[in-house]
Amino acid sequence: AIALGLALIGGYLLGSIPFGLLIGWQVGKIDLREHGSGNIGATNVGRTLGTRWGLICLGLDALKGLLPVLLLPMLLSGLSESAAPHVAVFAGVGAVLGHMFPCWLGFRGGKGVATALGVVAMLAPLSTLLAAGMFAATFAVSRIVSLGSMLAAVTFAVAQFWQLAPTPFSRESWSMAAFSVAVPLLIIVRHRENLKRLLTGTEKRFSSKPAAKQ
Ligand code: NKO
Repeated sequence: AIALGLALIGGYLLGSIPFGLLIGWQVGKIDLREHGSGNIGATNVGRTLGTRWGLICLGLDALKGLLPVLLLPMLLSGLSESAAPHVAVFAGVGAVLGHMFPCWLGFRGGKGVATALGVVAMLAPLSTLLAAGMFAATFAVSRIVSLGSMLAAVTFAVAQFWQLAPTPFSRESWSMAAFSVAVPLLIIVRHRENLKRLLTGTEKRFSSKPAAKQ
């Protein structure tokens, strides 16, 4: 239990670094929460400061999901034999929660897509590939990032349960199964404003022209 708690906290601390907000402050001298969608994620960085900075934010936000999943199992290995298969998953959940609910920003953070991408690339590469394919296809057709993100999240969950069947909640895989429901669900809930805009036909398509370059 101690290993899992430390993994969760370690992941949270890394995940809570708000790279989007920091890029906005540094590069554009703006508060990203007052521009575009108001989100601190890579999409809103790209929308506001240009695609290049959006991609840099995507890389950094993915890295803060990837690193705890990679490093914390090494650091915490040996603490508990029975917890070992779950340490990486708890580190990944921590990182996603840190991005979504950073204590430094009054627990108001981002939508968790890029951070989850870094996490699942390590934890479940095949499902990640399928989810990324769904994102790419959706974005190619619609140019709407939020729609691609939500469909990718659903695709990830389906792909996971297809692979974990017939015993998703076994002793070895219960944490991965719980992750595969909870994280996509959280991502979709964090997109509720986007969902409303999609349903009313007012969601913005992504344009490579920055909206508020200084
Ligand atoms: O500003 O509200 P907005 O329009 O910015 O932003 C909506 C957007 C928020 O997310 C981001 C990060 C964008 C990352 C895009 C690349 C995603 C590529 C692959 C997705 C695979 C995700 C797997 C999730 C597994 C649970 O949506």
